[in-house]
Amino acid sequence: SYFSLVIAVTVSALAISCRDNDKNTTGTTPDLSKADNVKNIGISVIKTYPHDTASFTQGLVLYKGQLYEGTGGADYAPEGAGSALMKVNLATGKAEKKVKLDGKYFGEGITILNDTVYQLTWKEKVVFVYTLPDFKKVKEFPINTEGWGMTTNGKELIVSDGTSNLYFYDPHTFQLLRTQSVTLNSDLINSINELEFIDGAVYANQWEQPYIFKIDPASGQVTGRVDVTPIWNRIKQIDPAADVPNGIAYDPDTKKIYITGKKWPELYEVQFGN
Ligand code: DDQ
Ligand code: CA
Repeated sequence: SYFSLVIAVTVSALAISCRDNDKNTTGTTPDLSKADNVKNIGISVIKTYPHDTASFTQGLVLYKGQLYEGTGGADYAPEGAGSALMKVNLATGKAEKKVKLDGKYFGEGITILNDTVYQLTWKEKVVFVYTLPDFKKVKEFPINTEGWGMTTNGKELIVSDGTSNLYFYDPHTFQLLRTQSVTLNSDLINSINELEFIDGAVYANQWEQPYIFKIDPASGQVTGRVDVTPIWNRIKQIDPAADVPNGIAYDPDTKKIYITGKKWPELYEVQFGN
């Protein structure tokens, strides 16, 4: 079972507390010194799992007790083992089931709703739709923007495209229902990447930054910020080839949160808020 797999794992105990609010903020990250209504959310590592360093992680999902991962890479931008949709064994980090994408597609974020897997592509403006458990590709939808991150609120698909926008789509027709920009105070937050819907909020990695933002999907306002700098520093020490943090998955049954990064050797069960 899921739990015996979890228990069987050799755990490297690691507890990181990130309450340091004085990090330099560069690039697309706004001045956080004036962000008095944004809560700094702590993060602690509960458990460490292996992650395949050949996986250029673009989407991470926990669905019905199983971990799924979408990876990137294409002929025009080769990365790791390339683009795929995988069902991953959490305990071993190995793919139990895998569909590879054609080399002309760069796979991006994934989400799962009603036993249906949706997978974005970066610049190809197509969304792939597969059924579970067979990973049979049943549909393709066109999309007007780049595809970066994706999650679901149980009704709509929520997509990011590397700008400050979140796009809400109908899962059956892929009709665009609403566009919501993400702001921290009044500043737009750029490079919104991998997404996860947790208890009514959208959590988002910011590309090339050590932050996970907590976003109110109704207003687009950032209400909290998780700084993953200590985890990223640790990963870079273990493996200098490890790329940016990317990948947040939530298991609503166990309430466990998992994070990883592109080509990271590890994946973590984490807890937000302490
Ligand atoms: N994205 O996932 C942030 C959308 C894209 C990451 C791509 C990194 C590879 C860069 C290669 C550039 C060649 C066009
Ligand atoms: Ca996710």
